Amino acid sequence: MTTVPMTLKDIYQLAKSVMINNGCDQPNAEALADIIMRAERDGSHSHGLFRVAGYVKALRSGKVDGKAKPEIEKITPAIIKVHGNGCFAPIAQSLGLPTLVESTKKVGIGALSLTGIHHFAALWPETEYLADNGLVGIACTAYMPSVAPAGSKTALFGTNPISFAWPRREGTPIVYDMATASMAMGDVQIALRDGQILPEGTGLNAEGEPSIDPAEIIKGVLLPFGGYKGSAISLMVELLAAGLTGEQFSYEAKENDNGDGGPPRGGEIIIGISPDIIAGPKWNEHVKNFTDKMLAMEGVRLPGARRHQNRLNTGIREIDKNLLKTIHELNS
Ligand code: NDP
Ligand code: PYC
Repeated sequence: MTTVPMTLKDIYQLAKSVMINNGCDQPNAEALADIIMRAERDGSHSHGLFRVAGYVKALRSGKVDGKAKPEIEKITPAIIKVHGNGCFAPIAQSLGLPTLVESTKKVGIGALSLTGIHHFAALWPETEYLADNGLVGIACTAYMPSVAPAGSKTALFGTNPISFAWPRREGTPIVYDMATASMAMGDVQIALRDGQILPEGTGLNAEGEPSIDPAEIIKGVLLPFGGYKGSAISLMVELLAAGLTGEQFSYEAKENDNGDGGPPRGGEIIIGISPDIIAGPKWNEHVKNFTDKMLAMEGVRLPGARRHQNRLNTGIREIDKNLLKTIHELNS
């Protein structure tokens, strides 16, 4: 793979410029560029610049409104709704998250329901925001069908990510963020681009036979991670992201999508929980004893540690040359 060196500032500026040139206003472009830059900074490569073409497709087809103004509504002291009004998710999240933090700190638990949004990014930025404010965070969103529920060979679930973050007073938060599929579709697409094969158990081809070929799996289906257990978690994600928000399940998102290749309309649920209120002030010491024990075990690290380590490097990022060429072509 041939790469081109870029600074984080240049990545942000390029992403912002592409969004402005494709119909976004300043606030929408900046919210999206920030998420894209942070993904590249932390090494979340399948959800940074790689997603720009999809964002642009959704703007050019008119599916997403690059000038959308999300609206916030407080339903109860603990329940907040943000109506995205057809925006990409980041601007809706940045409107709702500060109120979620405020409510959760008062009530002990809170939920932010985002509707009318188009989510195409990683979820750790939203849960990490909660952890950075001393709260536990959980976030889920659905997508379009590409994963067969356990027992089936037909896609019904999206790759349905779930992210969880736990605050730590003495360091970076514990954060996991993962597709409930054996692999995120973005990583399958990158494997195809880079000529790699995939691990056994990743998916099935169009005939429903096991396959390790990314091209075949894209035409067929992904499997949930961990068999019926991952399938149950993926089901939970559909229920939380669609059943609970009232937004579209993955299958409905596909039925109503215009097929432009960009993210469909959907929902996201973000839950905040206060350990100060529930466990009391000694929770951090208690949890630290546990994580110290865990980290003393050979071969163990905490989820999120790789990204936080990457983040310490504020220097150059190497970006795939062909990807960059595509993005520059879209920037006019
Ligand atoms: P990965 O399998 O790469 O990682 C999942 C989690 O496991 C990460 O939090 C990672 O932490 C952690 N982890 C990995 N290795 C270890 C280890 N050895 N010990 C402890 N923890 C570990 O994620 P996926 O490929 O499943 O998902 C990639 C991204 O795709 C996610 O950000 C997800 O939000 C996004 N996605 C978005 C969708 C959407 O609809 N918007 C749909 C599907 C996926 P670390 O980062 O520190 O390595
Ligand atoms: O990588 O599976 C994925 C994905 C779907 C939507 C955004 N990312």
